[in-house]
Amino acid sequence: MAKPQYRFCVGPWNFSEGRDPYGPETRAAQTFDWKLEALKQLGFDAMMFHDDDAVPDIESKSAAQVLKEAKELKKRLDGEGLVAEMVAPRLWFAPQTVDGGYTSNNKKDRQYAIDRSRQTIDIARVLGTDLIVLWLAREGTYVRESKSGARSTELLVEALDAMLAHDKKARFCIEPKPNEPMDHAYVPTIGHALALAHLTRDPKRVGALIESAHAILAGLDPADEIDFAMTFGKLWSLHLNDQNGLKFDQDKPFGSSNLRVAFNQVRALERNGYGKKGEFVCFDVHPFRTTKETHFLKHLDNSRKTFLKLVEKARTYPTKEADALIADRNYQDLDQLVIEHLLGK
Ligand code: XLS
Ligand code: MG
Repeated sequence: MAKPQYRFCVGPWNFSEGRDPYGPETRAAQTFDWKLEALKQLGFDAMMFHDDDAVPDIESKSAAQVLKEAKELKKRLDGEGLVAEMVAPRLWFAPQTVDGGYTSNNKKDRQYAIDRSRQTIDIARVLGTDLIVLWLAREGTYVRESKSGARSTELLVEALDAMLAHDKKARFCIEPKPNEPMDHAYVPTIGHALALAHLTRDPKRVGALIESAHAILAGLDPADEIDFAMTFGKLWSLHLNDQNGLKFDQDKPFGSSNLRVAFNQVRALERNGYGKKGEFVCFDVHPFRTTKETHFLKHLDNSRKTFLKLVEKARTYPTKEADALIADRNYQDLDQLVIEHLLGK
């Protein structure tokens, strides 16, 4: 088995109940305690949170109450030997975020997004993590003429600057996704995320999170996104999953659709030493709608199994043979070498 370089993480939303736009839940909702216990049983190391995963009904609570509940959660996690990997503001649910969070055309609503993000940073501090994840879900448009791309870029920088000023230690991971729920999002790739980081008041504290499915939805190879971000030292978190081409966001188990693409992601992580600075491997996966309650945890366990098997494949890759084929420009046989290595003898 793989050396224990990797630590694993999952979010409470990854125990989803099967609702889709065409039908209701197919599994009963489980409590937070059940999820925490399941995560422990599975041997995962950390949980990732949206602000309202950490403090449910967050909008109905005072700032003091929110922090009190965050402290209770921290105690809970400590007691279970688990850590919080990150906290992310959920800026796509409230009526104030209908037209976007930081890029809304309404000034008051933009302020709501920034205030809620500042509160997320406070929660993260209490939970003992410096990592804030920004999935910029509604920062885009349905009708392109409704916003200016240039102005939206400025507004995103202003929002990041406000967050950077709120806490001198917090680090911000932008999680790009090219579309869904929006027609077009403003930060669709890692290149965009890192370019945006450079316009902020403290680029060193703005990095990226790659989700495999999001890169695939952008028509990109997630392994290249990993290599690119890691060349800049900017991959601070990771959502591994899979996606069968340009469809709705599928969040399939890691390696489910394209084992070779998954293999190349693992190779990129290995090549760049992901995890050595304490970064977690998170699986942002969901059970298939057909999954029975008795199989509720399979997508998590299976994703990790596949990941660890691919780590072995990366570590036993016939490098010498591959290098000789590369030197001879025999990519035909290189292709076959990879296929046979993945198939096993
Ligand atoms: C949705 C995103 C979301 C983030 C955290 O696709 O993956 O769950 O990871 O806000
Ligand atoms: Mg994600």
